[in-house]
Amino acid sequence: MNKLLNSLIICTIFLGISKPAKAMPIQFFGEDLDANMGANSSFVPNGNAVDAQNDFLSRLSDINTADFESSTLGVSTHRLSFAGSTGTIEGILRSNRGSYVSNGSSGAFPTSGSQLWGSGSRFSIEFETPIVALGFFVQDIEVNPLSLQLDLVGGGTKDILIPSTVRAPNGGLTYFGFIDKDQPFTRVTFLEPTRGDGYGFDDITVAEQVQSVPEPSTILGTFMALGFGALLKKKGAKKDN
Ligand SMILES: [Ca+2]
Ligand SMILES: [Ca+2]
Ligand SMILES: [Ca+2]
Repeated sequence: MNKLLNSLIICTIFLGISKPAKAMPIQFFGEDLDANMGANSSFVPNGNAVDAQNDFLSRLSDINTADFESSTLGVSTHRLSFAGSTGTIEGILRSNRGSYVSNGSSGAFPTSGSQLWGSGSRFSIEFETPIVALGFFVQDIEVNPLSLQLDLVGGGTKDILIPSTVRAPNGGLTYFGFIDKDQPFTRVTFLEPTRGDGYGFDDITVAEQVQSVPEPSTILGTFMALGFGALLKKKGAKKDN
């Protein structure tokens, strides 16, 4: 019996302290660059970009999206509401000159409704809650690929380069998304192109960090600890007899 108890204790301690495996970051990318692929300053409903968006969305249980439809045209700094099925995540968008909500021009176009965020310079979105997934349509990347900079919850920043084809024709459509559950962030900065390229953005989707679910090993450890407790109780009861 003592042997069994000893091995139960060892198992419980081992399982209790074992760390859950790290989730690898995943990226989603698709681009439709010319009229042959369906892009030409207009939305491509069944192209590579939409495929990438569908793949991204299918990996998330709860999503929140800002579509710029209720934003005021021409305003360059404002509150953004990311609407979701279980509530809204608020964000503050800050930009330099040359960024504003528009109907589209110079190869940028909305992917939902009639409005989008147009920008030829740096802008950032600060979130009220830690975010672990971000995805969006971006149109008209022609000369310079776009980079993102994340302000991580644990401190420091992380840069992500979007692997776009450049030079690309006017009016292309791209989707980029990523999920990194181990590196939540509270702000994303869309870094400006070096010179001479403007982009359009629409349907920016985010997912917040959810309460972590206990790993199976931890649950097993808890059950074993409970079993161990029951055994001790039984032993104690026997002594009393
Ligand atoms: Ca253009
Ligand atoms: Ca829109
Ligand atoms: Ca452009």
